[in-house]
Amino acid sequence: MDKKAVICIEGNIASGKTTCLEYFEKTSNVKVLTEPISKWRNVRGHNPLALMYQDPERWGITLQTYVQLTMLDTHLSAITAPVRMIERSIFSAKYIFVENLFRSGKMPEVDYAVLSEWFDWITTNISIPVDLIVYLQTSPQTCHERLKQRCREEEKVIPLEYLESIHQLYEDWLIKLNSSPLPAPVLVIPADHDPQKMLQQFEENREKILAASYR
Ligand code: TTP
Ligand code: MG
Repeated sequence: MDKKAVICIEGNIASGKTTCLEYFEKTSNVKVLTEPISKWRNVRGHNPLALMYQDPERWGITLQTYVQLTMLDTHLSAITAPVRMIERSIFSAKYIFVENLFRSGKMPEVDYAVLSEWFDWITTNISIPVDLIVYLQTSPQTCHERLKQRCREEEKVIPLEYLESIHQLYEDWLIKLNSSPLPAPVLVIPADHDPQKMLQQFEENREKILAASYR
């Protein structure tokens, strides 16, 4: 393994991305970078994630600008491990979450335009290599159940319809391939199963996932 590989773990909210990353963290040579959600909940004492859920029209751009910055930072962080696994990517922040806010009428067109200009500038001028996307494919209902169990304060307001929209955008992007460009090949892992069966599936897919580093 001399080439460095970047693997992005993607999927709906509460699809099990963190669990997947924690599983592979035990593998030598693999460096795991979990999502900077703690930053989104606390930037200099402010909580843009909570603000966005309270009033998306007002605070959507605030959260998404910061998410874009933290994801860029994650992609660029210098790591010596041959394999890097990332929770999500700058691409899903834009193609899924920003897109969803805009399409659902919760983001003013000018905010969408400014965020898109930033995104286009970044992806044109900065190299953001991704070798594999692992898509944890769930039903929105499963995510809704898991959300309720996990009980993050900010997420209590999320209705099933929100998860359905996110799901649809993911399917369009990673399965139907009819929306935004794909930065890398996609490996789909069905992810509606209980935790034990999920770990078993991660193990079964280990070779395929880590093969990204031999390409
Ligand atoms: P997720 O990125 O889905 O992370 P998670 O830890 O909930 O997922 P998993 O259980 O699979 O590990 O979402 C974190 C929160 O941030 C969630 O409330 C959705 C929100 N979010 C946005 O609002 N905009 C964004 O661009 C991103 C990436 C997340
Ligand atoms: Mg997570």
